[in-house]
Amino acid sequence: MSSHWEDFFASHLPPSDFEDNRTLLKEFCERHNQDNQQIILITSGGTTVPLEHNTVRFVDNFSAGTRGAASAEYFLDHDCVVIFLHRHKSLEPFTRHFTGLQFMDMLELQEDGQNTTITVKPDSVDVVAPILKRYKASHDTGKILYVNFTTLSDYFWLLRAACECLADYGARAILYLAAAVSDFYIPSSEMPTHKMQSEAGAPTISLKLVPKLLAPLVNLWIPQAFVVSFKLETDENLLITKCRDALKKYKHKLVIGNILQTRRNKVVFVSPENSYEISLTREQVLNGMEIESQIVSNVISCHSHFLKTNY
Ligand code: 9Z3
Repeated sequence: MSSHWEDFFASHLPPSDFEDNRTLLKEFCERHNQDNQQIILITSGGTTVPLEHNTVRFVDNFSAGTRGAASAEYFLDHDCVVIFLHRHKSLEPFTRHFTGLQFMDMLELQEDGQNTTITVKPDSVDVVAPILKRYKASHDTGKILYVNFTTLSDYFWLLRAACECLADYGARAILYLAAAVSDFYIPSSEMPTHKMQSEAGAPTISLKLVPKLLAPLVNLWIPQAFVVSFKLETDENLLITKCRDALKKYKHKLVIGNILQTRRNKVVFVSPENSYEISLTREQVLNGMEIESQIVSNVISCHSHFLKTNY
């Protein structure tokens, strides 16, 4: 049985920095709430499900947050304001292009007596400059707010708070729910306080179904917003049916379906009116095009159409 969303909030405490984040969200939303400004809440990365209160072990999932981080950049390119609600240490817009040693290899170090100079190597300037430009354009104008979560329950608390802060935007708010949210969890009351001990033998872990937040989100928290959810499957035969089922059940505006193995170059848009596929050709992939640029353009035009036909 799935627990009810209200029971979930009643039995899980907010994250320790919740009030600080709520204040940041509130201030950010108030600051940008001017005529016709669109605002996008992007959720990104995977949620963890702790196995112990003093958490040593947890259940996690595969998502690195590529879709959310890439999409944030494209929404910013379209001059949108972005709240990036993401898993702590998952990929972030702009910095995602420079991970690990690759970044170090782009730099040159010169030491001359007391002076140390660090420069970008000439052959890396063409790579760094355009990304740095886009980064500066959005950060200098304060167009993006970063908020992070780790556990499923952090995610629940922050998502609800963000929706409450966005409610005044009405139909100008887009929710782009790309985070890979766990379907299963261990209720707080059933979790051991301390690290499970191997001397006690192999534990039997019983997971419960996570309440679906889309229901209160669409019906109560932010009923006028343009809500886009993502549906991940591994069986191609199930994908469209599951997308349609979600639309019927939650009555939101759009479901974007994707298959684990092909998610980087193919997605399907499913709305109450129609469904169509977006895909990249081999050539586009080789040229470095990202499917998120097309997903974002399509979401923006679906949203404009929604505004025109509903208001
Ligand atoms: C997705 O389907 C995303 O596209 C991916 C992106 C997680 C596959 P990556 O981070 O992957 O780029 O590696 N996200 C949503 C999956 C999900 O949990 N949906 C839930 C549901 O369908 C909540 S809306 O019930």
